[in-house]
Amino acid sequence: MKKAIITGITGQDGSFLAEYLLKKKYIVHGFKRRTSILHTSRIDHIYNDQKNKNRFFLHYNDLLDSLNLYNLIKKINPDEIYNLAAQSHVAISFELPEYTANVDALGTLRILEIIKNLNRKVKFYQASSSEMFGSTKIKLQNENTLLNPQSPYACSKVFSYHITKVYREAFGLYACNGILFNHESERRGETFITKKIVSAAYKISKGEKKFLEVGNLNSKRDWGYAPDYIEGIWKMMQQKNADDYVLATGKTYTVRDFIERTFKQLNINIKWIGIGINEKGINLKNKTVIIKINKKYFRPLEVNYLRGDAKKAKKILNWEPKTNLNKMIKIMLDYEKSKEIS
Ligand code: NDP
Ligand code: GDR
Repeated sequence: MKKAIITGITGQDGSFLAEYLLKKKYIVHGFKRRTSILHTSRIDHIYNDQKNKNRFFLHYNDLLDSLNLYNLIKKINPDEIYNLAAQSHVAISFELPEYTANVDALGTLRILEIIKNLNRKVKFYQASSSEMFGSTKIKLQNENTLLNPQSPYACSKVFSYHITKVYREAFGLYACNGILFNHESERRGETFITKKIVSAAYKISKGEKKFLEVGNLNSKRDWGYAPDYIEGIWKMMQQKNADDYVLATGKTYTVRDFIERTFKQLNINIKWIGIGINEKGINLKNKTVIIKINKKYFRPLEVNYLRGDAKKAKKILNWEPKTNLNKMIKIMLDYEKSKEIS
């Protein structure tokens, strides 16, 4: 049985990856932070499943704590480490730049140093991001596109991306970067735009909320469905040689499109009036304002356009996304409905 460590086990991707690896008969060790209230809702069903009793273990860790990282990696002696832990919110990284860099940049270096010193056979996956492309004029971004980060988060991820390559090339580690474009799901954190829209739209449709407040309606993202991307991550770790791969859908939509599509699935059509921060979305049926703009949701610097080219992953990993945007929105809306029933 292969042993894997997942940092960031309590996050969206950590929870899906844990399920995926357990299905593949791995022993999974998840690293979670100590918090004052329980925050394991995404993995409780895995932990409580008796089937996983001897194959799923949780350990306290923070990527800031090198000694604890060293001790855990030494004790577990894994075959694979998936580094998913990060302060992953781009807007918040402007408020917490030093912390973000410490976790998202130096955290990666800490793990790589431990692998280098303990056991160079341990495979390493780094959760790199399309945010690294930042402000770009390239229509479809791939593994060769220039990196031009626009936030402390993206700068930190660029450091991790490069240091992963450096350790691969300098010390022969199997260390790879998955450059993942936005991927969402019913488990997405509440403050990311897709989850925020879906959850608010559902409440508005039920009369439980009056309006949704957002920032930039016009930025474009390449949104995929997280479970599809997990398979790509695992495949990157099963190759003969480590390499870097983009995972993306190749399609891009504005935040405005995402809002319209979500409300449409709830039989609400929107008419936009006004411009800039005075723009509003009106429910065509009852003429009430359901979308407002609030400048607090704008970022000091924005990434306006992202659209990925995952040809390399298709060719070498035989990976392709399976879920289109409307289907993903439906899954996310169905989850909101099911929450209400349960
Ligand atoms: P989440 O924000 O859902 O999860 C992040 C995880 O990291 C959580 O488990 C969080 O713990 C943990 N974490 C945060 N800070 C620390 C720390 N100091 N020490 C240890 N653990 C920490 O992110 P996703 O699951 O969406 O993303 C997974 C990774 O992939 C992240 O690195 C993200 O930056 C990257 N990524 C994500 C993309 C996406 O679209 N989802 C696209 C490209 C890259 P806690 O629950 O305690 O907060
Ligand atoms: P992103 O995701 O920054 O792309 O990072 P997010 O969902 O936060 O923003 C996407 C776009 O929507 C615009 N936006 C808003 N965003 C939020 N969060 N809240 C709002 O109210 C709002 N209004 C408009 C943003 O300005 C942006 O243009 C995600 C994270 O998962 C990263 O960790 C990951 O690396 C990248 O995706 C790829």
